[in-house]
Amino acid sequence: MTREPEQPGPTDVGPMKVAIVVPTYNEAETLPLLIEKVVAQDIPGLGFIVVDDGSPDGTGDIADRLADDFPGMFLVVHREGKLGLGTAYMMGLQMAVDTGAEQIVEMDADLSHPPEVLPALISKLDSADVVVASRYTDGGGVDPAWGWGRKQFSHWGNVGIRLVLGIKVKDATAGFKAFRREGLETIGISRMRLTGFGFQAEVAFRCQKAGLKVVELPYVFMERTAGKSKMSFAIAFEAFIKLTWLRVRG
Ligand SMILES: Nc1nc2c(ncn2[C@@H]2O[C@H](COP(=O)(O)OP(=O)(O)O)[C@@H](O)[C@H]2O)c(=O)[nH]1
Ligand SMILES: [Mg+2]
Repeated sequence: MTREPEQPGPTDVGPMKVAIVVPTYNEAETLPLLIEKVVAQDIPGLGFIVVDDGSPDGTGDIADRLADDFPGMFLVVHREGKLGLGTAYMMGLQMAVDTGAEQIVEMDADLSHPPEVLPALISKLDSADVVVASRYTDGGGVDPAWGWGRKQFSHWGNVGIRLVLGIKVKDATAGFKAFRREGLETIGISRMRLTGFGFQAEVAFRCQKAGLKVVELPYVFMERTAGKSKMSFAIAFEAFIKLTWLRVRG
């Protein structure tokens, strides 16, 4: 991926030991809350990489303001338009690798991924290459406010994707994960082919194929309380077809 000349580079921040990669599209309400809650976890060597796709609601400007409030802790990437969740993650994770961060976490901006889980997620990396914050392992779950249909869609979508790709990890579509930098280097994050919703499943598939040690940590996924989801049935269906192709082609 080409980086615009005015984009930040790895030398623009202090040494990040733990990099939190956050893709954003119209998350003006929740991004400041997320950052505040993550900072409150007192994680040594913490830094953020925010990849914003020109959010019409001004999330990009908010990220720049947060970068001023927390000097040396932020890399903010401004892309011109909505280029998709997968490429945003790919770019942010690759930048995290390039900064030399030891532990790299991906999480959404909408507070569905509770920041309180971070210390345990990161410390589990002492004995694993990848830690998946998991809705579908014992003790995990989804927001009790979810209706029956939404639960079924998420559950069976996950079961289907696990079957298609032969993924052992119970939460195959998880977007809340921590990696040791070497793990991301092994799979080569910028080589992922599914750049939409299927991105997370491809990452899970490639981690397993590369023989990385992947463990799960249960958590309860909370529904966003502000902003809108960018997910749809059409996006999920397209991902399913592409994942089937991925399994066939390897
Ligand atoms: N940069 C970028 N971020 C995105 C894009 N689509 C979604 N996101 C972000 O990715 C995260 C997950 O998206 P969300 O809509 O909450 O997906 P859901 O949780 O599956 O409903 C959030 O932080 C979004 O702001 C995109 O096209 N570009
Ligand atoms: Mg969400």
